[in-house]
Amino acid sequence: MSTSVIKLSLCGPGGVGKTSLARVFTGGSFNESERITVGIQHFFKKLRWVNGTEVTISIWDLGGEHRFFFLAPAFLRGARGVVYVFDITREETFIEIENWRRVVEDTLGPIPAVLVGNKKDLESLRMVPRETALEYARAHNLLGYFEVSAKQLIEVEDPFLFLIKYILDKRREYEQGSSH
Ligand code: G3D
Ligand code: MG
Repeated sequence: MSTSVIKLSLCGPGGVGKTSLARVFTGGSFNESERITVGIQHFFKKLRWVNGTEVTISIWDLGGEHRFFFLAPAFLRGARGVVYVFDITREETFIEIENWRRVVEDTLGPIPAVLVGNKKDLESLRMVPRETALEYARAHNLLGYFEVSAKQLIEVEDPFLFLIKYILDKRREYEQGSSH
């Protein structure tokens, strides 16, 4: 079976843990002094499903500084799915997701996406209630809301695997549909 590449774009403000999540998901370890992302960074992971399907996931990560925003169209082009990330301890990062969502939908139209609240290890500093984020995800047809911690390695894989499985299932349905 051929190996295909699925591009996912990580969207969200700076400092929420996008690079840390990409690094942990693709098999690296959490890096306490993660350097600020300059421009676009790529992470790769090969996945093998029980049914034998092999896919390479290519995760695109964009520097959060506004001076990199001009790269957004290239960053998004060709993405099969989007992971929106905010920091549960900083409400402004949650609010900023809406700007990202608009840019994504203007560029790509409706696209499979999940919402991730990172830094779950900092529960005592939480500013965004779980219910608020869940409601936002529902209201905007996101596929799900996940709370994770890149630092404590809590459920980091869940949003990625959920999104990838959804994309592969849709593709299979499409391929089966078009072969009749
Ligand atoms: P970004 O790529 O979204 O800009 P980074 O975010 O991955 O560079 O992470 C930004 C800061 O948040 C880093 O700390 C990083 O260590 C920290 N961080 C990332 N994920 C978590 C997490 O799950 N829990 C906690 N407590 N911190 C996290 P510094 O100090 O280098 O700015
Ligand atoms: Mg980064």
